[in-house]
Amino acid sequence: MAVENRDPAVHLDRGFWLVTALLAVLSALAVYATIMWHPENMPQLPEAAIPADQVDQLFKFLTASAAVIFIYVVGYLVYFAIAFRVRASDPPDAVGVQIHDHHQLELWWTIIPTVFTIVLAIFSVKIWAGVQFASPNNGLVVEAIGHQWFDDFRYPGVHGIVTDEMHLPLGVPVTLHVTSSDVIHSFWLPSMRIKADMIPGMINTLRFTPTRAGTYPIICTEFCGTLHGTMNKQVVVIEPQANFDKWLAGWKGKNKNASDAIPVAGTGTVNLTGGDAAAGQKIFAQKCSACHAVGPFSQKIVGPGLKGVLHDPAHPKLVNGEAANPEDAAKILQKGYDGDMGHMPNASQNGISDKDIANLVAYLNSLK
Ligand code: HEC
Ligand SMILES: [Cu+2]
Repeated sequence: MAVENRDPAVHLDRGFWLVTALLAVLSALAVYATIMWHPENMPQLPEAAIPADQVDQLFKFLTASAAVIFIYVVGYLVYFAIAFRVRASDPPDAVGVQIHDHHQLELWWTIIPTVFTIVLAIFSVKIWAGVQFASPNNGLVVEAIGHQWFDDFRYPGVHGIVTDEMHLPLGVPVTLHVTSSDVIHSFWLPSMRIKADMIPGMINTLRFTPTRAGTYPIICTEFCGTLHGTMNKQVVVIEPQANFDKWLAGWKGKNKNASDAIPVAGTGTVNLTGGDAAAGQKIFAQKCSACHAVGPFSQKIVGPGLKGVLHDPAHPKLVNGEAANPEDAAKILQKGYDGDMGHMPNASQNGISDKDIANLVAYLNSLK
């Protein structure tokens, strides 16, 4: 059957313009609702830093635009499906109107998305450039290092690693470098609208200025292993500056003799004297119980059950073939072990210190 090339304007009848007007009203309502919506009033989402406000504006702009596009696309889809349905009078092989080389139509569907995309690009690149390149004077430089499954921080003038929550002074521009010691993590400060991937061997930089005192969550948003869901710290925004200086001085003192070298897991021998089984039990509940039951060897979660691990005549050896004694168990905790059962993380991955190891071994030794 020959394809007719009719002028499509013929089909844009009164019904079409009515629907267009109705969709315009719905769009106006959607834009109004978006303008009246304040994400910063939602719990957990205060605008606690520059550029949180700009990010929210961008997000609202995107939401409003997407709502209008959605309303028109779906609205016309439904209208056309009804208006141009097959009629009983149509021949069984009827084909709809075929439109080619309609220059006016092509012009509009090129111009509108192009202008929209350019506006969106300018809007977002401006915010992104501020986060990437702003060079604050008298700013604070902090480093965050992701591990399975916790974040550590480094501060200027403090040796070694700060294992506390992240502390920042109110109103001081921060340059934050993030990286990872093992797998890819992602550092997200929802209340500050700040986020970057933490990638081993690469440093990503974020710049922002805390504008609201308080304590806000830091969340890992890149699935990074079994305990990804527990990988969250907090950022504490302190005022006045003197209180921040006091906190920093505390860590300078505490880490006076700490090494600045990135700690390499499994070096040195752990001193097991003075291990406290009660303290070890607490650490076990936090850091080990996701993978280990306190039950017989066969009661496997990810790793074997650890009840009687050092006193089980049926298992005189540890999984790595060493004798089941406190010293060799400490080595597994320190260096980790990859065997038939899977991956036992090392001390840095488990986030445990030498003292924690001594306490944990005392606890394991007390399980008979
Ligand atoms: C991500 C899961 C995971 C976590 C967390 C974990 N382990 Fe393990 N662990 C394992 C696996 C898997 C093995 C067995 C490795 C193999 O043999 O393949 C193991 C083995 C061990 C062994 C040797 C057991 C034996 O019978 O020889 C000890 C002891 C141990 N873990 C203690 C701990 C302690 C203490 C913690 C907390 C600091 C801990 N593990 C945290 C997975 C884990
Ligand atoms: Cu993570």
